[in-house]
Amino acid sequence: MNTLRVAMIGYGFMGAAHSQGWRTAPRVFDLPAEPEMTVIVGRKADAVAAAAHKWGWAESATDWREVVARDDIDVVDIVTPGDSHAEIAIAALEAGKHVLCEKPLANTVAEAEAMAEAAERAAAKGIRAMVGFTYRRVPAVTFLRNLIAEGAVGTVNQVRASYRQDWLVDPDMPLAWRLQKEHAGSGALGDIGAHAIDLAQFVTGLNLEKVSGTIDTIVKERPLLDSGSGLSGTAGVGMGKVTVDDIAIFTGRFESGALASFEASRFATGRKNALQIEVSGDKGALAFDLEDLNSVQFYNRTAPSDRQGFRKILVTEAEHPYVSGWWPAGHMLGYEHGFSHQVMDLVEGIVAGTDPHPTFADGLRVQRVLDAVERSSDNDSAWTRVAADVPAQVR
Ligand code: SOE
Repeated sequence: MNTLRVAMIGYGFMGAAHSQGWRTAPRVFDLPAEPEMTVIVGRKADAVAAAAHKWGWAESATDWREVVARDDIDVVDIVTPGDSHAEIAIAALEAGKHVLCEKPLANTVAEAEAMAEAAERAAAKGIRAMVGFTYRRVPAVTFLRNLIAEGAVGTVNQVRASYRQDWLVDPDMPLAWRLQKEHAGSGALGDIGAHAIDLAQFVTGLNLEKVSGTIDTIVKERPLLDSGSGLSGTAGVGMGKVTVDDIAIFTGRFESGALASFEASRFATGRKNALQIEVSGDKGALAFDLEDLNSVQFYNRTAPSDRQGFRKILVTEAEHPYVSGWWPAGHMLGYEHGFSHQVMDLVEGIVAGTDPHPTFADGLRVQRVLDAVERSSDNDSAWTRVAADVPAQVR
């Protein structure tokens, strides 16, 4: 059994979630290679050493460049804020390391294009690159996609996707990195709107061609955390300007002509982590709600009219995607299981020599939609084209 020695760069919320995946996947699934949690990297030596101990990494370090260059590292997992994704991912790919990079791929289209080009060059040398749109790997989401692909709803006419949270309704919430454009690139739009966009394109297999939207910032100033990075420290050192959106609402038109409506909000009072999608077709409809993540709702319009209705399908059978590695029917999975599925698919892709989805090209497609929404909002919500993928050789 060969091994894949992993370096994780970053140790915030996604650091904890990805560590869960690296720890658990090899203990649940029969992987074709054994991931080893070799080193975790962060700027604060004491804090990252504590994270290494708590999450099961063999070593901790503070210099990502040094770690990416090590001969005893095969995979680099990037879970830092978006402003460092491009630099770290391109350096890792050019050093011959496989890369898993958290979403959104980057903070700008230009960065995402450079990352996608680096991934194309690396792929020619057998190096894999993947983006962490983990909700694709909730069994019910993959199952919903499979049902649509086999025609269960017929021709897709309409999609409704939303991701709503409420952690910023309190104006005293401090100015964390997610609220600063230079670190996060955008606010709700790129942080959670990216998930809704990727989900809509993943489950339908359709790409958005143009969008019309509005983004807005509700609370314009928040308490600074400290005079340093704003990433951690004690509050009470003055106020700072929020430089990203709090709410993004937009319409999209897919290449097929189907229409979509999207919401991404951190001000949806009472909604804690409400990712929802509904796909409506001429033969039926399918819906998924992260707050009920072990099921899909299916409406079959081809059934006899006296028994049509949305019915709940519990996605916990062994034949459902990913489920066979876990428990018998009816024993539910949770938010964290998708991170183990992500590790499994990445390890299998690396060993098989195939690019696991979503690729950096998929991540670039989402980045182009994010950019188009921002341009639309700057232009009185006018319909704005999502730049088509320009083949690398003609860029
Ligand atoms: C935002 O708070 C956030 O952590 C996102 O960054 C994640 O991508 C999402 O899965 C949960 O909410």
